[in-house]
Amino acid sequence: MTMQTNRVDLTRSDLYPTRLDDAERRIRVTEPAVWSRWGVDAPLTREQTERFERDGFLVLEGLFDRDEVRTLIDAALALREKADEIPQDELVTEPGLGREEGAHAIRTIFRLETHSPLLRRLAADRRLAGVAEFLLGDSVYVHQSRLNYKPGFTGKEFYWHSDFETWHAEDGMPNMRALSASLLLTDNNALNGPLMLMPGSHRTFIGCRGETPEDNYRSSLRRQEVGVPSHDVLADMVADHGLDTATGPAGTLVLFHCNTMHGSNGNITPDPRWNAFFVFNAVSNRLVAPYAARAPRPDFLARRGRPEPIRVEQGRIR
Ligand code: 6CS
Ligand code: FE
Repeated sequence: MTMQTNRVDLTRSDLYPTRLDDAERRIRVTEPAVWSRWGVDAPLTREQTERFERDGFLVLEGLFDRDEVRTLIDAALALREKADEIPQDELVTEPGLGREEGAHAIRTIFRLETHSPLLRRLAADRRLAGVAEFLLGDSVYVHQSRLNYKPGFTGKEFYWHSDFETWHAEDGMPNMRALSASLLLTDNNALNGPLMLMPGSHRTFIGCRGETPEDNYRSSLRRQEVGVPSHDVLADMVADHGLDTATGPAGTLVLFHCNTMHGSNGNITPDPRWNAFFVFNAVSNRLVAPYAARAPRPDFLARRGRPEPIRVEQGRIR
């Protein structure tokens, strides 16, 4: 094994070495994507459960009705309107734009639970947290949450990455017992920069080249440069897995495994592409020291300390 200058503890076992200084590494993932056994009382059908295990993502249309979506859009609008009250750090503007340029400059707002009771309620909803508990086979907590407002005309792309690669390297997430739930708040179609995924890519971890710079998150949230595979590796992965998009009308829920390779194109259409995004982690997979960064990222990106399990809520969002 190569010496890692940015490793915190060289003796600690690490299933997924990354931010390497020699070459990229492909590691076969042996952990399951679905940690529960399916039964008739499961919140997903057997076919949906098998699809998540096989593809590393699942698109569920029609789980949220029109009134619920309207209520959530209002919450997202209200949040963006009070953006100037949110600490500078906890908000990302589009590359080249500052928040003084108005609403269309805002790309991401983090820590939804603390800014909006309605979005906190959404995180706990059985259609999100309940499904996450089932798939992860454990109680869950929110590792990270954010609203992505990919504005019309100016919304920029997100380059290919595995979320887990960053959460492992920079946040100290030990295992792949986490997933993202993204609720589409506007229609996402082929044109406005929808999520693109490589089906089945969650079964391979790509250890990436390049040391983690200090305070990497300050630039990586705008444009991720470290922790992304090379063009050669990405081309091989597309040859192996193909590409798919996660599209659907507002109210569609997209679930994806923490290691599924994904990205999205920019949005030059007039139609914004909004989604409310929650990362659920199993309480048994709590964070330790980062595996490949000097210091952990701030709390708004990665909840640290003893996880507080979510109490799942039934019923509609009102
Ligand atoms: O930093 C994060 O947690 C997320 N954002 C980016 C740009 N990459 C990794 C992960 O998806
Ligand atoms: Fe991502």
